[in-house]
Amino acid sequence: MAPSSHSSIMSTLTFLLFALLALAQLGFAIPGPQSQSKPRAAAAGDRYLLGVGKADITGPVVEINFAGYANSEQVGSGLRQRIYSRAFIVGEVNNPANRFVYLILDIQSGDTAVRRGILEGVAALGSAYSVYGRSNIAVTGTHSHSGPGAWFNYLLPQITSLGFDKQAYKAIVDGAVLSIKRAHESLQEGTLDFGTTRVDDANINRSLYAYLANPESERAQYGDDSVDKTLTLLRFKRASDGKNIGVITWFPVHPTSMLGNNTHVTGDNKGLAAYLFEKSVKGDSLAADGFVAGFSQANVGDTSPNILGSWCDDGSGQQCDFKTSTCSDGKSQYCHSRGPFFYKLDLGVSSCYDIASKQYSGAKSLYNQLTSSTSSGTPVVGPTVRTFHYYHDMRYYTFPLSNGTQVQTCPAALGHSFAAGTSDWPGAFDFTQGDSGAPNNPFWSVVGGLLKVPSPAQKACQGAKPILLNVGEMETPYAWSPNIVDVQSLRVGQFLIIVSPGEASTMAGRRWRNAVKAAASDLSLTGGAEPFVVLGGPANSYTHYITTPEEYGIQRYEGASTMYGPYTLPAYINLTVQALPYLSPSSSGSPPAGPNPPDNREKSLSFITGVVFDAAPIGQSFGSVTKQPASSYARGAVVNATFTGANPRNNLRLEGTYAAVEKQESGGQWTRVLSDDDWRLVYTWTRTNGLLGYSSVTISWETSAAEDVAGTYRIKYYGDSKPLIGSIKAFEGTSNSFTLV
Ligand SMILES: *[C@@H]1O[C@H](CO)[C@@H](O)[C@H](O)[C@H]1NC(C)=O
Ligand SMILES: *[C@@H]1O[C@H](CO)[C@@H](O)[C@H](O)[C@H]1NC(C)=O
Ligand SMILES: *[C@@H]1O[C@H](CO)[C@@H](O)[C@H](O)[C@H]1NC(C)=O
Ligand SMILES: *[C@@H]1O[C@H](CO)[C@@H](O)[C@H](O)[C@H]1NC(C)=O
Ligand SMILES: CC(=O)N[C@H]1CO[C@H](CO)[C@@H](O)[C@@H]1O
Repeated sequence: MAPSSHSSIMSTLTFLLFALLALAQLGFAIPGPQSQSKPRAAAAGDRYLLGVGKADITGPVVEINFAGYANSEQVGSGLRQRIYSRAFIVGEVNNPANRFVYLILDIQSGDTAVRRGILEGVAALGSAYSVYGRSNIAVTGTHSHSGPGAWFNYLLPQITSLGFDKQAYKAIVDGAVLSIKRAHESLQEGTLDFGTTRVDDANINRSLYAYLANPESERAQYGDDSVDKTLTLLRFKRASDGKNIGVITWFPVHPTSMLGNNTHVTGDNKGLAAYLFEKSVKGDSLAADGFVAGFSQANVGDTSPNILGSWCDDGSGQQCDFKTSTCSDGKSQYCHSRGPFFYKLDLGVSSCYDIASKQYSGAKSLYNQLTSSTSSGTPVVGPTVRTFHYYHDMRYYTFPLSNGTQVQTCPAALGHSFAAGTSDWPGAFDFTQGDSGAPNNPFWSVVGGLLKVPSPAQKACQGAKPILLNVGEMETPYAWSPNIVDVQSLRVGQFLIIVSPGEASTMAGRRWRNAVKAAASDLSLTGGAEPFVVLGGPANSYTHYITTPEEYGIQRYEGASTMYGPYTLPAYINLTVQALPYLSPSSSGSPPAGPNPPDNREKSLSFITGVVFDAAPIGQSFGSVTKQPASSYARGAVVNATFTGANPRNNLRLEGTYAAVEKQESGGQWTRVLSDDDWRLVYTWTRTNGLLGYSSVTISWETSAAEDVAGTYRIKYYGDSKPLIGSIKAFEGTSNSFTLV
């Protein structure tokens, strides 16, 4: 509730908000998602080897900093939704060595350490897995900002998480490997098709001022869309019984629906959309058991799910400055963008559900359309599956622009606006966006300079960027940021996937896709079928942002975070296009592997302490209920039960659960109806006495009149305690039963 002095401002805002929502709803209600691909008689595409798999990657949910916002205060306190690796394998029928694995992880990005771990883990599975490796495994992240960090290869993103945590890293690597194993074991012949649909009101451009620096003629080709509104869906259907085994979708929107003060692990709007899709096809006669829905990220760079725009939370009722995203004090700290349900003050939960639902609904209606017998998508045709991957050093790479002018990329560096953060969550430093002069916080320019002063060549190379963190010239005690990037693309039939190691902005993604499409046509890569290109990422390594040179010139957050200088995007395009011939049906080779990026896994610093011990206060035992639920609740109420707890880092319970709701059947027996997977069941861990090792766990069930049935229920808690001496022991707690009416 707002203090009374703010209530008139609040009611004006609330009124405006409802007006906006009503308009948005009108816009959304008219046509519903429409497919842009022409309905056609179900034409059969070529046969491929297809497999899908999913596995749990939920690392330590407490006492570890979250990845994404680089906010050291955002430390985990529990779990709302487990996070997953989803694996999709596509291979040739006649030459099974030609195949790829597209991984979608509910994490901030792909990463060099994680990728290495996955390659090692897959190799250790044995000779049947020797067809998978560096070239054909793409490790993409959904770009979630709502899960544990501390698994990065490079120093810079380790700073806010206090280093590298082997448990956090291993959870992701092991789950990703298991998802690949499951996908491999499910391989069968089948067909692929794809379609596109428009998803409105799920993303806006959060850096419109920079976007407008792109040529007007180019912007005009996309109408009013300053972000891509197109969702692409690729459907996997097995031949044996005609059942669908999974889908991959690509749609650009930042998973920043869960805000920078959320401390419960979730998959944010992408992980939730996947959950909604997978739930919706359970038991469907057209969907196979084990159906996997992957919601992959696309050209996410300048997108935001906070579709009501950015506002100053300083009592002024003003929007943030268009150019700099600052408020009346000239700083960015009060500038927050607002999701569709921001006023619910529930840490983004409702806004996240809304943005997830819009992606899910768009994908689901497109899927229904592809699945119906009267229309279908575009079949994937041409038997060829090919991939390429190589490493490339971005330090002073010289290459020609399309007009012949020679330009170069630079060692990695971040500009002043990097520190301002974005309106999705402001940074911790007092810099403003679009700042191309001196920062107004001298402390940080001193620290930035102390770290390592940029060489004259680096300064000249970075052009419009005032360098704050000269990360690419810093190797002490080990590399701060990648200078060596992954260049990778995949292809099945006419469907091409650019695997981007950074967050391409809207226009950067369009230029990159267009360039690949044009080159694929020139090379006649896809025979008679028109090439169709998607971009997925951030993948393989986290190289921050990729803006166009024009956007770079503006130096807002995204431009300041474009690490290799103004020509970063043209370089990626050059590096991708020059390797495209390796995707040709006649190609059996691979490009030279390039220089190996550093492996910092064993060198990384860590100031993260492990669990010392757990204890239960006198008169209690682990799992005993310290606060019982009431005897009865109306559907829609929140049911809470509190237990004597222990640290969840003692056991990640991968593929299992910490929390559950059980329902009593007519025969008296209890069946599990909800677990950690479910959005409305929330596990919260609180350390109550650090010295004595006490903690408590509250499990909250946000019941729903629409989704829950009346009946008798109870809450279960599964934990593991660590004694001072001896081994970790599992326990469980059970609440009293209660009725839901
Ligand atoms: C989290 O941040 C949002 C955005 O600033 C704010 O509205 C909300 O009150 C914060 N929640 C808490 C619990 O601090
Ligand atoms: C990419 O740059 C190299 C120089 O490094 C040049 O030889 C090549 O022609 C360029 N390729 C494309 C497709 O632009
Ligand atoms: C080529 O294009 C770049 C970027 O638009 C421009 O700076 C340069 O002057 C152009 N070169 C020529 C020879 O037109
Ligand atoms: C239920 O537990 C949650 C998490 O600890 C807490 O935020 C909420 O206030 C509790 N609700 C009630 C009604 O006790
Ligand atoms: C098409 C679109 O998303 N437009 C939005 C771009 O961002 C500005 C504010 O950042 C919005 O006002 C537009 O609606």
